[in-house]
Amino acid sequence: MRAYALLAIHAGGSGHPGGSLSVMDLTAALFTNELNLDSSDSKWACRDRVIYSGGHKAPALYVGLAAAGFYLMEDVVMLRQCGSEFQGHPHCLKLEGVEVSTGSLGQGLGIGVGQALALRLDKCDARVYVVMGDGEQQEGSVWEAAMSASNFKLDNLCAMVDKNRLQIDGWVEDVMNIDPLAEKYRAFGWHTIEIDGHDMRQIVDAFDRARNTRGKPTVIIANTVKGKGVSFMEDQVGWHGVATKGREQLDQALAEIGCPTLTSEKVDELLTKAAKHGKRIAAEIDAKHPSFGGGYWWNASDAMKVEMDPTRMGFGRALKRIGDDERIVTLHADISKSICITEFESDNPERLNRVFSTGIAEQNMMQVAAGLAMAGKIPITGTYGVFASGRPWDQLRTTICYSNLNVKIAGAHGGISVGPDGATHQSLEEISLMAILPNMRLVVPCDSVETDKCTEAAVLQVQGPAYIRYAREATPVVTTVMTPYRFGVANVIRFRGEKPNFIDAFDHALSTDYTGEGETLAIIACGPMVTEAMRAAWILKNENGIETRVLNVHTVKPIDKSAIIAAAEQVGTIITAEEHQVGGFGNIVAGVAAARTRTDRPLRIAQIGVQDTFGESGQSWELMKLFQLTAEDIAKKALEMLG
Ligand SMILES: Cc1ncc(C[n+]2csc(CCOP(=O)(O)OP(=O)(O)O)c2C)c(N)n1
Ligand SMILES: [Mg+2]
Repeated sequence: MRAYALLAIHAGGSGHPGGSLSVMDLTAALFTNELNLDSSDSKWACRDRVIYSGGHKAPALYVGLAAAGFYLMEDVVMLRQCGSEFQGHPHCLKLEGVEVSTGSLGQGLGIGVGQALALRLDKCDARVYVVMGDGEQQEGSVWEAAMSASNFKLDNLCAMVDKNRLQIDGWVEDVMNIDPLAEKYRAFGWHTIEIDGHDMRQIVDAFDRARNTRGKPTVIIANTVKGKGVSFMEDQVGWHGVATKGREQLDQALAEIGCPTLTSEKVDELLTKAAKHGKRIAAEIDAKHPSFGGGYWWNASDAMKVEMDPTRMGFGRALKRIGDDERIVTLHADISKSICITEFESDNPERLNRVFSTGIAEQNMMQVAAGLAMAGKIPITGTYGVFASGRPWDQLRTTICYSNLNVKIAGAHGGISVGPDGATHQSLEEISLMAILPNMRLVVPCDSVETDKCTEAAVLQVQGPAYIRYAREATPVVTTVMTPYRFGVANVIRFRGEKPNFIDAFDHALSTDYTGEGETLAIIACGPMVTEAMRAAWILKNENGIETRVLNVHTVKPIDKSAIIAAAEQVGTIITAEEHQVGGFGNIVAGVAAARTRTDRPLRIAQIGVQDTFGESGQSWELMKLFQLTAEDIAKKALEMLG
């Protein structure tokens, strides 16, 4: 099972080996011995329920279900491929046997409480098993669930903690200590069992004892080793969320695990199968993608040459530069290095006393930030956009925005382009969630250079809450330090004709300095969709002679109403473009445009965005095409509108 999980992660090019390996002995005991399941009827009413609350351990769950006969072990090699039922995080609507979709930590135990209550109501003696991580114990919702489970005397509920002592940012003990864990559960009214999570006899025995316990839920605290079974992964923080690199490294790992059915030929065969699937899907997506001759794709020719840089780098650069301001403090929620918030202290160890880790506890992070802001500090919080916006939304609303506290929120990994992690990690709603909040300011910069400027403005210029939305993958750099920038004022971008580099083919002006050039189309965009809008302007001019005004709305709130009204009055035909659920940005723009006073020109608005659906695992650019978010999709829409 360890070998097949690792192979799948290798084939998918990403995933979480550390936790998948540490939890594998528990997984094997569950699926081959403990759980009462029927693989021919995944919804059988009397089945035992199992929830992998840490959805990142999907590879373990997937091989577990395979071991229980739901499908072939080798099918799991399709992990994280676009269109695959083996999504980066488990999706119950895609894969039989998955009880509930997970990926946002801290939610499984509460769901298990609900399932256990339902089984009791239905007089069914099936049991509920919830697998959690040790870092995950930092989420407050775990303890709300723990309290309710003992309150309801749920002896049909068995929780497990895969206590591998590591989380993303380091040792659990250092990030946010959870010990003494057994004592905590006991104080919450639980029966606790502590075992060696790699000793099969102890695991099986613990399940027996849990089953025979009456009147209270049981938690099995399994002491494990992250990356268990592969010497170079064991106890290594760096193996939390990366795949093996190269065949040699994979072979070494597989050799150490020792799996007789996975011969070298079999490994070849399965890797080829996965690669073929990937190629077929990519070809299918390409076939549907409007190409305009194909030469307009990024770096497809000399003229389309751009530098690529992740926007998060700009966030990091700004923090490094402005970090001497003693009012600035940063807060980590176990996602710090990858979002570049650690740039604040990386070359400046003297700033470490202004860095606080709150662990995997986004709601508490916002509360702590609020307290710091009340004392005149400028707290900068950050995590993936999904966990920075939705999870602590009430804290943002009622504590931070209502009191207009000077808290900054970095929402990283915004948009579909997050890629293989899949829907749970693709933040597509936060423009709506943030823009609706009174007092909140929202910046959505187009590239890494602009992210730097927006960060500085949001931190030092804005007095009050501000949210910075940025992406994960490298995106085209289309602005420079010289490009005009003013917080709250959109930029007009005009295509001026082919130049040796993409970036030089455009002029940028503050909307307040721009009077109009009789354009036929306006594309109003934010974030990396601005760069797609620029490419669309190029395509439309080259192919159809259409002049386009691109409006880069880096400040979504307060939005530049004059620039939008000018586009509505002077141009009339508008396409909005967002890497977000369609309308989040587009409807704000449409609302402003509709308030125009000069109505001699008809107003037509179309919107590009994700069409009211969750995302999907896949490669970034593959997904941009699949969800019709590229320049070519914008250009196609423009031609439809303009007849
Ligand atoms: C609410 C939420 N916050 C943050 C994350 C990102 N994340 C994924 S795994 C992980 C670390 C989990 O650590 P632990 O529970 O100890 O799991 P393990 O060590 O077994 O991988 C984090 C922070 C998430 N998925 N959900
Ligand atoms: Mg852990």
